Amino acid sequence: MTFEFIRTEVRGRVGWITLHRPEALNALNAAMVAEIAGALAVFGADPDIGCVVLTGADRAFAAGADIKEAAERTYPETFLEDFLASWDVIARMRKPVVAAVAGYALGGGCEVVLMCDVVIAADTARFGLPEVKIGVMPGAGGTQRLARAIGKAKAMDLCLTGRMMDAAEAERSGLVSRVVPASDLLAEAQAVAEAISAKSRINTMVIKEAVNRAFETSLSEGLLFERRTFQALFATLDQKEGMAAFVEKRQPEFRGR
Ligand code: CO8
Repeated sequence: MTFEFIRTEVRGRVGWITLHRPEALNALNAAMVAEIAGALAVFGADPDIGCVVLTGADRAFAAGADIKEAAERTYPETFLEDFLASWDVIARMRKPVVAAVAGYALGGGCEVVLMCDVVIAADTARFGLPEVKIGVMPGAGGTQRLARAIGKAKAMDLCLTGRMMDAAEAERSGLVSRVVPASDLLAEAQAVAEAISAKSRINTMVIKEAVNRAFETSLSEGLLFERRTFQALFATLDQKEGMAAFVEKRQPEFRGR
């Protein structure tokens, strides 16, 4: 895969996507989002990939959507193109996605993080939705996913003031899964992604669907979805293998089916 604004790599069973637009702190222009979508489609279709890591650079994961690209847009254009709707492809990725975040994750960059499943933050990470400072508002899920992730009071604080929160506050708030020293970020992300990839692929994909269901539905509907998908896993070879391996005191050999 050859791209202009991202780099991709396969490490074991993990597909890596590294945002690479250093001159603009990885600001997300339309071409970069399309490239991310393309790489996710390839990794999503590859049976040897169990998990994806999405990362940026030391200074910035991504400092937002590209303000310069958007500055002259008009309302009719944004509406007719359904501007930002294409970003949903990241949230629709069916395999687990680990975000490895160092430096700024602002605006659209923070919204991309909110679309990921596990968030590993370097102690240098800074999160925020500063759109209010430039006369707009979060437009790629920020008001909705941030409120669900960290609650109304914190989400209002961030969206209305545009302030940044550091990695420790982000972890306390529930936006971040783990914080590690910056020097350990990529190794930690790979380790987490490898741990996920070592599991049954069908199982991790179903678990992702079930957890995400919690944000879409009532508790009783979510519990029913969970129970039915749990029951369905008994139709997989990997359930037989996983439980047999436990009983036989050996490591399971999952086949993803
Ligand atoms: N878009 C375009 N270019 C950017 C962006 C961005 N979001 N962020 C940084 N850059 C560019 C700068 O313009 C600068 O370029 P140049 O050297 O050509 O002037 C370069 O990256 C380096 O940035 P700074 O010189 O500003 O670096 P600092 O270390 O001084 O500051 C900050 C870093 C604090 C991150 C600062 O760059 C900043 O505040 N950036 C903007 C953050 C922001 O507001 N993000 C939200 C954007 S809106 C959004 O994401 C979603 C809403 C949808 C709106 C429509 C957009 C498509």
